[in-house]
Amino acid sequence: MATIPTDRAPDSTLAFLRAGYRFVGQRCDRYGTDIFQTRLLLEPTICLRGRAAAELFYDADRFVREGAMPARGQRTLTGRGGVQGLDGDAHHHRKAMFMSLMSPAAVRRLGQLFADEWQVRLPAWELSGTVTLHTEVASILTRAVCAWAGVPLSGGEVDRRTADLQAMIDSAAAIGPRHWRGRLGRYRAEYWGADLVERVRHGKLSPPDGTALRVIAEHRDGEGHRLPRRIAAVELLNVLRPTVAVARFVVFAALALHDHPAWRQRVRDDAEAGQFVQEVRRYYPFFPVAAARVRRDFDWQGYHFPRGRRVLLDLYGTDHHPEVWPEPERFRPERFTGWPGDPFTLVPQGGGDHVAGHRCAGEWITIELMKRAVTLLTGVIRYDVPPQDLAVDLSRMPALPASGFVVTAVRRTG
Ligand code: HEM
Ligand code: MYR
Repeated sequence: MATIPTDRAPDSTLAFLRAGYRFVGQRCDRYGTDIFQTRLLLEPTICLRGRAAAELFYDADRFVREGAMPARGQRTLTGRGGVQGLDGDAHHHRKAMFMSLMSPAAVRRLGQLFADEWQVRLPAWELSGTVTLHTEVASILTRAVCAWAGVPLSGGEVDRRTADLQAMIDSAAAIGPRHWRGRLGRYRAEYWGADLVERVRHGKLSPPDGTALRVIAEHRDGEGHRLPRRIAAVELLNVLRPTVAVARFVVFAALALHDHPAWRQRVRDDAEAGQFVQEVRRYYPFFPVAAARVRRDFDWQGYHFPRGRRVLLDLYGTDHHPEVWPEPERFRPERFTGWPGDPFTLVPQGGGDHVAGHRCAGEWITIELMKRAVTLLTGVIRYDVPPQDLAVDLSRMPALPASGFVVTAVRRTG
């Protein structure tokens, strides 16, 4: 049995937080492998990247998710008791609830609500002269996803809810004040969500059939029990929060259009717009790694994986693996021309199967919203991009251009 190359530092948690998206890749390059072991959060942890690794990682016979997500991430990003930490039948049953929200018609409906809300904000953008795209798109997404999910939201509530959802995202890998802002955001948002669920269950609120709030409030587990309201709130937030996180991909799309202006024309073609969106999802840093634990001892490619060992799959590193993606550091949407699709190579939102595994439930929503945003940015409005700090710091998780992408002189086309 070969020994997994091992990082000798007693603990690499701070190195991981400092290196960010390049942590796993740098060490793989150093050892000349796609696997190494290190200590993170004082625990031995196997890190993997690449296509074969992704295929292994998404084999549910080999890995479980219970206890995989570090507690800090649960207190901020995901919450406790939600779908991300379930295994086996409990996972399948809960995941089916999420996937039932993702019919093509429902995905289009959210896309339309997003475009409509964006149009509503345009007069204010035209008047104000200067708009920070990340902030504005996040609040548009909050309005759109709440309307879509059957969640009532007063005008005065938008900023608070958006800020809380954003804080959960921004704090996922943070320590210090940023972590605490995320915890507070989650605390407030779970309270709000639990109250909404209670109101639906008591008939005081009647969201339309098939909306996320109604489906989650009325969901029954395999034994016919309703979800405890705190867990129902966690699952409602598992719809609202990541939809608001799509604002980050919208900003990256705007950055790509700015850096590669020829694509402003090219995305008018639907197929090319599709390739552009895939390349934005591949190229820009977002969700760095996914975590699991070894279900029972096994060997793989001559390496031993002991039961219970935490394993991280480098999503960013797989999306940038030179054996999978020639010239990975070039933004080149053409690479997706005629791409047959492969569940284990393009993994910004996880790999494998949406229904059977832990792959992101919201991938189709994400793609729809990004396409709508690209159409709005290129076909509906024009704007100037003034000098600003557009640098994307790969040691900052989650990443974003430093300025949040400021645009000026917004006007409608035509
Ligand atoms: C899971 C990324 C948007 C709902 C995940 C995972 C990743 C991810 C990496 C974990 C995969 C794994 O554990 O193996 C993203 C990114 C998004 C996004 C970068 C862009 C903003 C969305 C949206 C929704 C959503 C829009 C819903 C409306 C979920 C849910 C899970 C999940 C429910 C848990 C799936 C499971 O454990 O079975 N996402 N996501 N995500 N995502 Fe997303
Ligand atoms: C979501 O809200 O679920 C999707 C987008 C959130 C991405 C935040 C990524 C930050 C770093 C997470 C570290 C995870 C360690 C296992």
